[in-house]
Amino acid sequence: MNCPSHCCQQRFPLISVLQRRPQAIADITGSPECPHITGTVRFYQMRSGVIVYAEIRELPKAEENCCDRIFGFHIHEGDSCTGNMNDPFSHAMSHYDPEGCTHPYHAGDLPPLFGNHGFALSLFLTDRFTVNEIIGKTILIHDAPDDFRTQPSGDSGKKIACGVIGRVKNNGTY
Ligand SMILES: [Cu+2]
Ligand SMILES: [Zn+2]
Repeated sequence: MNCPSHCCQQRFPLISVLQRRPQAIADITGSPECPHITGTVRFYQMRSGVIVYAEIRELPKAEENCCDRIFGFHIHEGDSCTGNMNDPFSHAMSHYDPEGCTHPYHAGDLPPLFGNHGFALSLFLTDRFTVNEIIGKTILIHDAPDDFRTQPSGDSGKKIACGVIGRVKNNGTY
């Protein structure tokens, strides 16, 4: 293991970042099977990577104790949340992977969402892409956890919600 001996942490002005307008947003909508899912994913470009801030509502809930739901979460390379009868978001294609990596090292592989009686909030930093690189791509929620091992996509099950990532313009529209 290569642990640097000098700490290089910087103070991270998280609150001021989240008060700014994000550079990109995806509005999330559910599949025909889960039409109530809604949410927003915001992307903030930082020098050290992209802060991703997701708030998702009306996710499927756990039926009993000890199984609150975990949902695979990825950026996919396709540009449309459309599809067919078998897969309502098939046009979202596969995980965004410009470097030809394996799962879970695709640029589009993200930490899974933890459900809290249907609500999920996630906030993390990733330097696997820049905001400019993901404009027009899609962000997907799956109905099963990502096992971070199975190829090519972590065995995360059906796609249950999707959003197209749009650049936020100066007037706030996207
Ligand atoms: Cu996915
Ligand atoms: Zn992947």
